[in-house]
Amino acid sequence: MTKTYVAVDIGASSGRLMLSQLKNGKMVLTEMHRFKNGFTLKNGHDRWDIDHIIKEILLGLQKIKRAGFSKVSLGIDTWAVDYVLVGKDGNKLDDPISYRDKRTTNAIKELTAKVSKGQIYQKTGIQFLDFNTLYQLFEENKELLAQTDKIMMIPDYIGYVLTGKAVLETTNASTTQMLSLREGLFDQNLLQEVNVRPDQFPKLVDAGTPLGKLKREEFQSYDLPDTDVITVATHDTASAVVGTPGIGHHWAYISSGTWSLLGTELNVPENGPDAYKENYTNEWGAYGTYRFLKNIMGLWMVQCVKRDLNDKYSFSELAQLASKTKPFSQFININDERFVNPKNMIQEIQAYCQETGQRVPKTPGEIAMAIYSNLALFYAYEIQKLNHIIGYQIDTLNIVGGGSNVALLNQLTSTVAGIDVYAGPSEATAIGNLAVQMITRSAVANVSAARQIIKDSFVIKHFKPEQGKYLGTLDDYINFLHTANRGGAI
Ligand code: LFR
Repeated sequence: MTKTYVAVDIGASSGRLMLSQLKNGKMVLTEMHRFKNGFTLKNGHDRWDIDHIIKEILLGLQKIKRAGFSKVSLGIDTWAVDYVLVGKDGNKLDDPISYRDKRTTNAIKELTAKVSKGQIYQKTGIQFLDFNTLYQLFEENKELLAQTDKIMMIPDYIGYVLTGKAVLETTNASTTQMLSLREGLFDQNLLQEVNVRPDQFPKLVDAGTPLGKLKREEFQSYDLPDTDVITVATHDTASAVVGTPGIGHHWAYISSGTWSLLGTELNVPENGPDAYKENYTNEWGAYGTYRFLKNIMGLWMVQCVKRDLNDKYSFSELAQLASKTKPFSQFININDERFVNPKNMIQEIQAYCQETGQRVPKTPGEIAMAIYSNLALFYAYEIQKLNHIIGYQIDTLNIVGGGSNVALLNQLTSTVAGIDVYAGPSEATAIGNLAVQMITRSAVANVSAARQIIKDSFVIKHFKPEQGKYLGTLDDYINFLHTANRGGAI
């Protein structure tokens, strides 16, 4: 019987259940269920509604059963760094707080007064983002932490609710900034700094480990398939990289969704002085690889603009409007912290342009174009830095994820970076999740075989640099960033 695989892929703004089967050496993908996600203010903090997410997953699985699939394999991936505190009775103590909550604003400064930044980077190789689990735990309610039996990362917690089995998967665990890069275990000293004991975490497992069966008896109000859960690369970005069919030997990727994660796959971590200076991270990838990358603000900015316009325009309409305006009409350091969670993104962008003495974008098209132009420039600048740190030239860029559908952004990126861009698949995260399941079930031999299947199964569009266009723009942008306080990336 043809095996059926389901990817539960949940991002900050939406979740989906994608079903796949291998047919004639190709991956066939069908979206079975999609739902909105987001955080809301509750008990003083921006929190995820984790019970709602789990309910939507069960509804999706019910649809799958009713569509005639009675036995499936399932993997779960979500965004990283956030966690659920679980008490001794096995239940969550509260809803998880979002990484965009403001509680960690000063945490890096406070914690690194005790253990220096250099030491933390040396130990973990992880970039400094003030929302890393390390800083969230540092700011955690001490009473709740004392009552906590297990600290579970979001996808592991979902897996635990579904199966009763608790693990800590390493691609996601690495984003805590608490795993020792060399030893692959939690750094005792960092744990002590945040008052956490090693036994408060479940046991570490690698991507591609069977977890257990869905406890159908506990969810009797749903009509569910017989489901074997596999722990995949549970960090969405790790799944996206597995799902990226790189071209050639020196390829970089952008996993383009709420965030743009720009980097390359390494077999050996790179945590030397240049990587430290540029705040590059060595997140663990599936199968012993490292995701050497940088977080860039990404389509979050467009998502907020869409929301600020009361959802009057779809993403493709915004891109359409943008394409009618002039690119590079203003320079913006899109990684400025002020864009992490502003009250109103449009006003924040306008204020930034006003304060820096630039033309203020007004129409929805101009605002969207300001974001796309500066994303393209930021990407191009980061590729230069990446080349410098790794010591060889990146020659192709694979853009995957929802953002790979924005042809305008792909073309601008290719031209200002002077590099061939391959765009797609847009569902790389779900595809990477499915690929790890297929490898675990021995239906596919390994990651290179999976990537060949992905190349053969999905449309990948090629964008070439437009010669002679926007000459000197990137240099002007870099000069702009280096002028007073504009270069400080988060
Ligand atoms: C992307 C992502 C990034 C991570 C950020 C916060 O969805 O997982 O990799 O830095 O969200 O968790």
